[in-house]
Amino acid sequence: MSGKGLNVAIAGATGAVGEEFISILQERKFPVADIRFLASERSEGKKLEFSGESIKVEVLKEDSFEGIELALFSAGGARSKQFAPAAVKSGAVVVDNSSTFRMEPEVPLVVPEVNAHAISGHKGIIANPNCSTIQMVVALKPLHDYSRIKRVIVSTYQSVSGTGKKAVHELESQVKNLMSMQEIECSVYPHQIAFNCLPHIDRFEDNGFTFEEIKMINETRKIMEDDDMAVTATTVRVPVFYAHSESVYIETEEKITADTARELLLNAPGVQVVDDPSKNEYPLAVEAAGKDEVFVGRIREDLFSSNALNLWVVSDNIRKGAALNAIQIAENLFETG
Ligand code: 25A
Ligand code: L14
Repeated sequence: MSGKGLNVAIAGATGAVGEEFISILQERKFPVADIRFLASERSEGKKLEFSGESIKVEVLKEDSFEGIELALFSAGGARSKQFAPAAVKSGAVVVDNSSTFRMEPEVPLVVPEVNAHAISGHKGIIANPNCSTIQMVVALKPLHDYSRIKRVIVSTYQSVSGTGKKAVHELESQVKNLMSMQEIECSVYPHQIAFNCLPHIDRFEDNGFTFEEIKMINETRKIMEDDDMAVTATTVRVPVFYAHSESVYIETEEKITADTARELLLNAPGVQVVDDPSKNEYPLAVEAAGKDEVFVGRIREDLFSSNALNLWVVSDNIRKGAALNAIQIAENLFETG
């Protein structure tokens, strides 16, 4: 790291995640010497604020990374594939938000609370996991360390912001139009998302799972470093703007009582327990939005299997699920945290 900070580039700076990169770098006082904002021609010349300075957005190109030490990517998978190698060639370390490199064996897939040790093995690219996976493994790691998790069954309730700004606008305008008896347009999602639930996130695979489900399955096993963990997922889009919710069922080798689980989670990094049914207290998407923590509640023992627990896990998908986790990786990497 150079004297007063790092030279940073953000690819996809004008997107939902890109904008969050910009605010979190400032909030956490990440040591930035120089910053470059990159996006498509659509945003060229647009000005964005950083630490009181107004900075012009440039078009993302192969030669955008000269002198850059840290490149944060969230401009879609195709752009990562095309431009991340160029950034690495220029000497930058890339923290990539897309799914492009996540399962490549030589690419670390990192959630700092779970496997920060994997960061040091990087060869230029570090992958930021899928948003739904990140919040789940933050909640599961302390339980897994206490007694190995053999099986995970998860159903997700995912907000539209994960798909980007256009999806946020689509939900907004569908709600407005439906409330005033007007026609709606479905362009981002194949069906109406307002007042609806779509059991479909990302493309369908030949085996009947969606790619979002496959990512949760594969990435959980890679991050938890346990090839024997059986995971299944059903991922569902719900008409929520920010924060994903998850119903998680786990089976462990030894019994973990609900009280022990609560105790383990109370002491876990990045977790906040919200679990007081007598006061109607449980994690909620609208309360998790804009926050950093993974919120866990509804912690209860299964009624039939003796070594099984049910949990409700909620977190802001754009923060811990994307921008915050990527910046925590960078903080670990450059020891700036
Ligand atoms: O399918 P893909 O390509 O893999 O990506 C799908 C979408 O998922 C989001 C991101 O949405 C992306 O478009 N995304 C990606 N990774 C994510 C993650 N880990 C993720 N969401 C959550 N978690 P987004 O709209 O929020 O951000 C897009 C950013 O990428 C820049 N970009 C797009 N194409 C580019 C490019 N940069 C360089 N070269 C390219 N070819 C994009 O910049 C934005 O920063 P922009 O200048 O294109 O967008 C400026 C504004 O225009 C809106 N917009 C986007 N696409 C269109 C559009 N407007 C009209 N038509 C479009 N086709 C954006 O919403 C933004 O406000
Ligand atoms: O990071 O919610 O792989 O539509 C791709 C799908 C991010 C969320 C990823 C969504 C996801 C996105």
